[in-house]
Amino acid sequence: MKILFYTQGISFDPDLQSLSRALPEAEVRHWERGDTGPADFAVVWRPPREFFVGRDDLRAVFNLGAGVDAILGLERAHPGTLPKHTLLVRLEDTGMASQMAEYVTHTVLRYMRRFDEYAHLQALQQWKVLERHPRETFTVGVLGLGVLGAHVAETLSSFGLPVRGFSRSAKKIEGVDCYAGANQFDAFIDKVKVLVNLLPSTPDTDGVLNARTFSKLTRGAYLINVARGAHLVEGDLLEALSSGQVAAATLDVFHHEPLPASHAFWSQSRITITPHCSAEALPDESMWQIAQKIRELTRGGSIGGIVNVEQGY
Ligand code: OXD
Repeated sequence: MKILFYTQGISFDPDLQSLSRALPEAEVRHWERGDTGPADFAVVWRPPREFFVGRDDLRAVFNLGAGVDAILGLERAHPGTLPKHTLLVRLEDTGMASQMAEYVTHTVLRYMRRFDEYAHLQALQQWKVLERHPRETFTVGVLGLGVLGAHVAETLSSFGLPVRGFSRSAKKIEGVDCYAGANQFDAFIDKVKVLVNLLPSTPDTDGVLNARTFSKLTRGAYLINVARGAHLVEGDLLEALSSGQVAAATLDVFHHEPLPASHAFWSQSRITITPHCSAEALPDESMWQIAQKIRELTRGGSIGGIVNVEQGY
């Protein structure tokens, strides 16, 4: 069995070795431009279009992340890039769900307990107790209830916060008020205090964090974007911050990464920036998961994490 390995912009050697260890029967090789030799499977992060040319032999392409927008973006721009019978498979959890829950919970509690404002008061050497945000109205809305979103919503609800979740198809999560489909979006968003975005990036969801959405939140709301930069209309956020409709935002993802040095977000004291690090797939777990799925497919079995290319996630 032959496996191609390609990861753009990140070091691949340890991962490649860990895949070889998890699947000793396979021959794993790093793909380089011009490599058209036979392959049964591919393990990739942001491959170029050329990677797929003449690759009808691939049974499955494993994406080294939860978001498959880069590959589906290629497919949308150049239909037929993905070979017709090749499965596209995303990573499921592999350590990301608990990291995402840590990141989002930390941020929600930081806002609820007003830690940023206390840090500001400390800088002014002011001893002052601020009014508490009432927990009952500190409603958190989680956009996107996939593996990561569902875990985040459940974790937040264990803190006794009112939690709503929104997804395209109906979901049931204990302790979470679930809304589904475009016609329930306004009910979902109404008077939300903290909006957490964990949606997949597709032509339907890009730009969803916009002026209209912000206007439906409680005044002085908070935004946490840990999905993709394409979801956010940046100018609308800057306006919502200056009008006070949005009090603060924490952003882990951006239209252009790394965020350019000249970008307006850097100088906004009410925007917290992190460098796309909210949740990283753990290499050994990822390779082990992919190895199990390759074995299952080779046995003729079925696997989870298969992307619906039409739906875009
Ligand atoms: C992912 C990511 O898609 O890290 O997994 O953004």
